Amino acid sequence: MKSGLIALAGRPNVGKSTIVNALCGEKIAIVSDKPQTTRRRISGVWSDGEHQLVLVDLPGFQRPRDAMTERMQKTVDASFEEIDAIVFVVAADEPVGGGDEFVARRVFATGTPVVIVVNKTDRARASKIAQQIDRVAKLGDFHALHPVSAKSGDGIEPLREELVRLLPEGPALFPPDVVTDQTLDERVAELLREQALHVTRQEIPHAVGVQILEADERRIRAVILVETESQKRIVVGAGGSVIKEIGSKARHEIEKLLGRSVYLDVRVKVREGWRQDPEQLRRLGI
Ligand SMILES: Nc1nc2c(ncn2[C@@H]2O[C@H](COP(=O)(O)OP(=O)(O)OP(=O)(O)O)[C@@H](O)[C@H]2O)c(=O)[nH]1
Ligand SMILES: [Mg+2]
Repeated sequence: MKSGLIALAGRPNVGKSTIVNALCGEKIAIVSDKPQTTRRRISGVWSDGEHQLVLVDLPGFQRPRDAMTERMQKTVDASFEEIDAIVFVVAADEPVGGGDEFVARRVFATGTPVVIVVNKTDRARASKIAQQIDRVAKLGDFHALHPVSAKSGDGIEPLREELVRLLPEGPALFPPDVVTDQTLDERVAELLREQALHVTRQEIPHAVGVQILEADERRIRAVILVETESQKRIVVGAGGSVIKEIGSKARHEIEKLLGRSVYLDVRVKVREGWRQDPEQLRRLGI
């Protein structure tokens, strides 16, 4: 048996979570075009009986701005301690900049093999991708470089084979039927937050936290936390239209995950400064 931990590193929004989902063949981590989508360390597990990849999805590298982003960066740093390889993700359709160089300095300093992934190849022409590969190849002494499109699945299989080859000998870290380290409640909360991110814009995505209050076979009671009354008005919407849309889209995703129909009861609550409150952050697993 070969098994190991592989961490995903990169700027926010480059597609780390989408890559984890593509490698696992299942939706493990939520995805959105808003920054800070991933707030905590989440593992996706892929096994084939002889090999087990534990893909550690992490928040994007960013300068901490409040207690929440500070904790997110601490999680990223701590996660580089005991891993077997790093997947360093760069977007094919954006210039390589200071943000990528900052991540590069950190990942190449770990001494673990670094596999560079140039993601979103579906968004760039072949000549642009070739240029990008030349540029990212200068970022450090990498083990391998893979252009992929996590969205279409292009290049995912060769990437998985590459990562499997990097695994050390060792017993499986998770039972063969386990796909993630998250509890069902945590996954449900994330699916609800994902829809809150999709449906709202500007400062709202940053301010949203989701807590599951109660969940049984048929009914899930959840609360969406925001920081101000005006954010609450936006998330609720005129006549409750926005919260209704978030709820019904999330219910659809949650039913897919659970394989049964559920009644989803979502309220919006103002909890001033929750992103600065260590107790509240701990409750949300951040
Ligand atoms: N066209 C295209 N879009 C992609 C691809 N991979 C990811 N995306 C999109 O890029 C956006 C960001 O994807 P995520 O997987 O959430 O990015 P992330 O790096 O995990 O972001 P954070 O968690 O915020 O750090 C989403 O809108 C994805 O749908 C890809 O291969 N092609
Ligand atoms: Mg993510």
